[in-house]
Amino acid sequence: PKTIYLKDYAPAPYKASHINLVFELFEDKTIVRSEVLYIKNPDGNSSTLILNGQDQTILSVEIDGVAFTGYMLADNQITINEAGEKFTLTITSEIHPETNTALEGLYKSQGTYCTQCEAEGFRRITYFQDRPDVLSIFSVRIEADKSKYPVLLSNGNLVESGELANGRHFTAWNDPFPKPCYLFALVAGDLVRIEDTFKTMSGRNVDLHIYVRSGDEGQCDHAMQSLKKSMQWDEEKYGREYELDLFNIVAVSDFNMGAMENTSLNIFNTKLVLAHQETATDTDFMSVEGVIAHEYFHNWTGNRVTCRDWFQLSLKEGLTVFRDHEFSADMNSRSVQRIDDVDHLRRFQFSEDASPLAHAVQPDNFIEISNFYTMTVYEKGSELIRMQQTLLGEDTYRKATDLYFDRYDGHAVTCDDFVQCMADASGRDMSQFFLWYKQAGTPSLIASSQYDEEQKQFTLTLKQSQADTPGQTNKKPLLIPVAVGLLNEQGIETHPTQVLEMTEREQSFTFDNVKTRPVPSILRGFSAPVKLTTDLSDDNLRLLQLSDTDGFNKWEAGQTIALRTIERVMADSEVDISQFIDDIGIMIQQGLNNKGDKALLARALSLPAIAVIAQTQDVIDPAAIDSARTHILKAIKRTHKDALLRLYKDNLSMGEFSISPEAMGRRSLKNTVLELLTVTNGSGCAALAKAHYDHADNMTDRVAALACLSDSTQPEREEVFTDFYHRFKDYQLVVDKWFSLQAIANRDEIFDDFAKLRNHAEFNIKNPNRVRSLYSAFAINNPVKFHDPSGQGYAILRDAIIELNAINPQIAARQVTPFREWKRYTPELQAKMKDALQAIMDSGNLSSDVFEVVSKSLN
Ligand code: BAL
Ligand code: ZN
Repeated sequence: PKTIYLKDYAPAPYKASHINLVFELFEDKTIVRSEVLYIKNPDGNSSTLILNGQDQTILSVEIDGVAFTGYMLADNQITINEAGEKFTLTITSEIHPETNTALEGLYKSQGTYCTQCEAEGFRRITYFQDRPDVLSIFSVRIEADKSKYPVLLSNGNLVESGELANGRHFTAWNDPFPKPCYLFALVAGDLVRIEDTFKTMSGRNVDLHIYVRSGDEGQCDHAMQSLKKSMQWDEEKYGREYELDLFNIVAVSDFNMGAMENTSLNIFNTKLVLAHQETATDTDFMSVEGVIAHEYFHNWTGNRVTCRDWFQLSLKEGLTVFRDHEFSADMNSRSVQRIDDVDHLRRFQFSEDASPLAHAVQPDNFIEISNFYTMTVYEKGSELIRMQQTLLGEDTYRKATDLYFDRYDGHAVTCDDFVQCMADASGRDMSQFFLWYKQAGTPSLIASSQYDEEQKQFTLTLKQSQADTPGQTNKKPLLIPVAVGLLNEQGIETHPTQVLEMTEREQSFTFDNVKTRPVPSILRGFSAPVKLTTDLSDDNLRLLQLSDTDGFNKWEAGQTIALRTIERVMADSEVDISQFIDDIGIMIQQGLNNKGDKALLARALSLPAIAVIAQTQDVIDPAAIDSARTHILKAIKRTHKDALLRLYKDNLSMGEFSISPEAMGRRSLKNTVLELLTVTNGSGCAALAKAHYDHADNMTDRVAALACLSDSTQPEREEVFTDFYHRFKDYQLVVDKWFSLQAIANRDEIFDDFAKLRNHAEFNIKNPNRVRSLYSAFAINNPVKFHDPSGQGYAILRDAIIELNAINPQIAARQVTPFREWKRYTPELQAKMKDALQAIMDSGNLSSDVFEVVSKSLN
């Protein structure tokens, strides 16, 4: 496979201002005719037209209406040398969506045709310059059997529809805004729709349609409400109005990603559309809201202003993730949102940074772009936008985004262009900041403090460093915004948040008028994506945990104490942890007194996950982490059982179901307490969890009960899992949960159970959601059994990757993720993980997707 470099970027040799596409859909084939007007690009430096195409049979090629044979066809490319200044090229080809299991290009999902063209799927539909800097106006005609496919959709406006011979019909669509081909979409199926409208800020009415399979229409209301809220929010926060008269969302069951922002025809994984209290958890409701917003926000950040090349992916993804995080923070609880987002970043992005697959937010090379839809490009990319907003302030940031949209609407641009708008709007030099885009790896920040009683001065000294990553050494110091406030010994804030701008490797900042030795609250709101180490004592952290005005740092202080306690237990299992257990008792008491936010209390009562703890370890031993963690959880239960039971009962009755932040907070607290109460997995625990399940009126509580029973060997486990399956077997997304909740069982039977699940009639390796529900749940959320010293866990994943490689390369490559950090594990585990990676490498016929991640992981 070939490596592609950012430095080799050259403008497209030809412009393709218009493309006319005709699709004739038949059960055993699809005929695609594309007619494109090519005009030599004055900015280009070649007159060789290169068209990408894959998995299709060419039926005819014409130039200006005359048959043409003067092209070369090799390596999935048509090459036409000295192609001329201006001409119309018409290519007719045959493709096979009905057998397409890669789920890229045009494919069929449970009888519905749909497309996924980002990043390079359009080349599986027709021969074209499949690159995001070629913008075209699309006209599309779709013909299909009317009874099987009554709904025929594409981007833009419906301009014509009608009947054809033999029970067939057609629709014709025109999208007036030029777009790159990765935003092209087509849907043909037997779908029902729910409808609503939105009045835009200039008073235009937009029709909103959500298409689903018949029977699912009762689960679309939350998605529709989320869409309307997103449209409103983007007008208010960014001044962005939707420009077309129609906005369609289609939900399909087989989808590699979560969703796709095709212009005016977003295609979604059902998992991120369907939500009802009976079938979706609070987490699902939040994900639907966040992803509906994300895809909608792409209309401006991605579609109207798009990427010049795929190295700029974070231009649209980092920015759009930041926008959806802020939207969710505004719709729900800002502190909870920030805590959950940072927790996610630490679990998955920090681990990417610590692996051989570490890469910059703007990478400089790739083999397969699909492998770069990563936590770094998305989540770290979002943190980079957040830091720019922090540095500029909200008002100037808004001026800068206005400038960005004004300057680049209808253009394909780079991350550099975006940051230049920040510089131009603020008058700041952002060149040092841009290093965040170029240097890979999580920076570490060490903070130490000094108090001068005589001068009443407090000095905070910060040191930054960024470890070497593949291909990058001797990194330069970054511009790091460090938000800091000071509290006095009574826990009163004496110095409100100020943003210190760190530019050197080591730098000191002095605070004046500090009357007594303060406790600094550092990196408030997680103002930069770094690993922070401080010289704060446990007592200092306890004070912050109790009194900090910053919700994030309040939680963070408790998590730091918890981490320190876990490490002490790992070093000496007999160590005295009574202080920590007493502190938990104080928090439980606060809950009993109904003090504070319940969602925050739930998070404060949760110990860091094994994956988060792993990121703080030099050598990762999941079983040792788990045993220290469980030791502490059992001590909490032993000491506080009665109080926990009271807290559980206090929060049991909910009244009418709601997804308000308060109601979700209450469920979150109740279910966190249930988890603490059932940690010993005895008969009482099983009875309590079963009662919880039996009384549940919503999926959040049911899933909580199943999670608490997952590790159990008590008879209630079987009873509850069986009931759950029969009750929900017609709901694919709930059956996914049934697979996952068994795959995460940390119990000896797991390997036998796993084999049964793999052979279950409902398991389907071609469905990405089902693959994730079994394999990703096991490999990511069952760290102890995945890393079983026998190597059985690794063998399970290895075999799945080899099997998936031939079916769906993108999904296969994703499954490699749990192996990538193999060098950080104990020597015994390392050897077995490496063997598994090598076996995949040696299995032959690897797709470029799997080859890239496995070969880089082994390096
Ligand atoms: N553009 C791929 C799916 C998403 O990030 O929205
Ligand atoms: Zn996106």
